[in-house]
Amino acid sequence: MRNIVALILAGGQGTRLGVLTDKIAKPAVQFGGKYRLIDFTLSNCVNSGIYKVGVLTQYKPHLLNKHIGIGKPWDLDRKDGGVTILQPFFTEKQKVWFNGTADAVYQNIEFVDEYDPEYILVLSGDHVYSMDYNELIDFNISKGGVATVACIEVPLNEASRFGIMVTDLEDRIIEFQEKPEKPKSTLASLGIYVFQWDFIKQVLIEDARNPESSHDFGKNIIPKIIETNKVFAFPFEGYWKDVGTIKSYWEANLELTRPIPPFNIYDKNWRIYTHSEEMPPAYISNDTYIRNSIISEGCEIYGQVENSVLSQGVEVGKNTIIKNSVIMTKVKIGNNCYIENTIVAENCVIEDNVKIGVGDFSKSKLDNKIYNSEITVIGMDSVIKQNVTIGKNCVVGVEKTITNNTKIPSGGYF
Ligand code: ADQ
Ligand code: ADP
Repeated sequence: MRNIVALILAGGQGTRLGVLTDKIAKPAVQFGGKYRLIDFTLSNCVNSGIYKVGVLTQYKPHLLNKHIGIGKPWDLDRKDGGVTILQPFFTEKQKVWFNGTADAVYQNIEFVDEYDPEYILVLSGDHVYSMDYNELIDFNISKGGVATVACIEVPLNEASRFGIMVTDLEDRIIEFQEKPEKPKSTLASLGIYVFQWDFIKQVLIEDARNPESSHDFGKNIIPKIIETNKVFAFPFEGYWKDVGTIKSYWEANLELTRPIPPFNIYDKNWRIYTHSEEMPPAYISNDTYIRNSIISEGCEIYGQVENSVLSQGVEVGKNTIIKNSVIMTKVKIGNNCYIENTIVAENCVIEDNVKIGVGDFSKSKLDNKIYNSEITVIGMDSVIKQNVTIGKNCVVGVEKTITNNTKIPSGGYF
């Protein structure tokens, strides 16, 4: 077996997810009923037979640390290898945050060196996909590369959100630009890399000494190493998504409710593992109507649910209607509520007679880079009291209480 170490970058805030990442790091955000985003990458590692994994955290890591724990659900609670959570390095003088993704790896050279691997994988902790990393590594070996970057074709109008590359007939990367304003191609980096360890270690040491560098793989390292080394692009053919925005997060969740979803969480040959609380089976009462939805264990449903994803332990009261929504763990929803096109984050309480996601979107005043779709978002641990009405495209922050009878018009921020 090859000696591979996987490093999962899990330190980004994911600012474009707005209140969903106010209290927790993006890789800890729930997805698909019972998972958190990092589960997909951790599961890919163990399904690929890679059991030496470092998770690099920084922004609000508490819930993430708790979720990963000693790595048991992923079979990563091992004496030899297993999962190690790597926090930013503290010097005596100051607390130093990782200064970019390459710096995060640079600061953990000692950790990697202990395993003395031939290759390292550098992965993001917040992507939804299934990938056998052996295919990526085999590709790199067969091409004789020092590094390979996984890539997909993206629509031209989205290309400037990615690292964009130009390759030759042998798939060698001959140009690479991080998030270019005028993309030269539509071949996009997934931010998933394999590197020869001895090679990249020297590159990172040099880069750390360079005051001009922002120590980022996409901005600095990849554009530099392609100049004099053989770096290849591995065309990935499966489903891959960086659920970077509220809209894409909501859409990717709802896609899972299709009879044939684009991403299959039910694949027996590629299980997604997670750490979740032990809960009783879901209970569905007499007068319910449930269609096209994901209902997780511990739910108790007395109302209607359509085209929605309900995480564990969600309660839905009598005569309540939920449509096109994502409801996270332990949310309690009372009687006679109507919730549409909404994301409700963990542990919220919604009392009786509450309406969310209603009204006229064209009247929405929220003109914002983050909240710019019809989706309404309720942050973690908030309480919405009786008879409240919240319009479309509204935002309620974390740990807020909205008092009885309040009306928030479309586009409102609370
Ligand atoms: P972005 O996703 O914009 O682009 P970045 O913000 O650097 O790149 O985040 C990459 C990953 O690293 C994320 O999972 C993030 O959480 C994590 N991260 C960021 N800074 C970190 C730090 N200092 N310490 C630990 N973790 C950190 C990248 C590539 C593009 C590519 C896209 C694909 O740079 O070329 O197209 O990914 O999504
Ligand atoms: P987005 O995906 O919305 O662009 P990122 O997760 O990529 O957001 O975050 C952008 C950058 O800012 C990352 O390098 C991330 O680690 C860094 N960052 C996020 N939050 C903080 C913070 N509180 N302090 C310092 N750096 C942060």
